Amino acid sequence: MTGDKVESYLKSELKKKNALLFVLIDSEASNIEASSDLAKNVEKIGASAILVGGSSATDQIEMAQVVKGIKKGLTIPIILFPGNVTGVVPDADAILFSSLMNSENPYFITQAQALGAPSVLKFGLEPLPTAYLVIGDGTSAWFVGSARGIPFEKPKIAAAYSLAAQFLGMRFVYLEAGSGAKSSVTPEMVKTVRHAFNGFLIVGGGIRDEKTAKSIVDAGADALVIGTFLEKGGSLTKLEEIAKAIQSSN
Ligand code: 1GP
Repeated sequence: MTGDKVESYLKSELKKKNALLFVLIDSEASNIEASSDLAKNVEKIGASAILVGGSSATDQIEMAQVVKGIKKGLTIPIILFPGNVTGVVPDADAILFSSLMNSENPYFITQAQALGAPSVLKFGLEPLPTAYLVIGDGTSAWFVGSARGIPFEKPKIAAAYSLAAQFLGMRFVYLEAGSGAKSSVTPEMVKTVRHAFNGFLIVGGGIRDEKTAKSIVDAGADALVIGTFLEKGGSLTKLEEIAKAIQSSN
């Protein structure tokens, strides 16, 4: 895919479905063969994209191999989800070109982006301009990204950041509770952000059941990211139920 193909694809998918499911594959948590099988299986059950990366995936060579491996025979796009410049690898379709807006370290707001941008261009990755907001604390994304986590019970702060992201020209907001988070972002926060932000709203971290997934989508999320549930052996049948629940219209 080239140009703005992935962004257009996501928008057209969204017109057909109520909300989209993205599955996160941590290149350090499973081998190439297992990742490839998983990607094909989640495509079959209705996932709209595969994300590869995360804040704890730092081995660039391994990540490049995983992306190359899962690409074969896959129709849905592979979107990189980098935790650092090491998350920029060839052969993917797009990248969540993210600024961790509530980091205390400018490296994660603009510097890593400057260091990674030439490779994004060189590899022909479609950059999806994303405000990455870490909610709560104690997770890897929070720690590694030196985030000043937005408290779960302060939806207006998340909305203010999202509005700022929109004014800065970002077309995606990712509300991140952190991989394996005990609790996901609240529907109330999603709703408040949805009122403020016009673009594509991604929510992830700690989502592992249909009821939670549905409540976040009903509050206005456009896509949900699920990773740990499958890594910890969650069944594809249950994931399919989650996919169906969020994709069917209200
Ligand atoms: C983490 O939002 C993603 O960056 C997915 O979270 O691993 O908890 O599903 P989980």
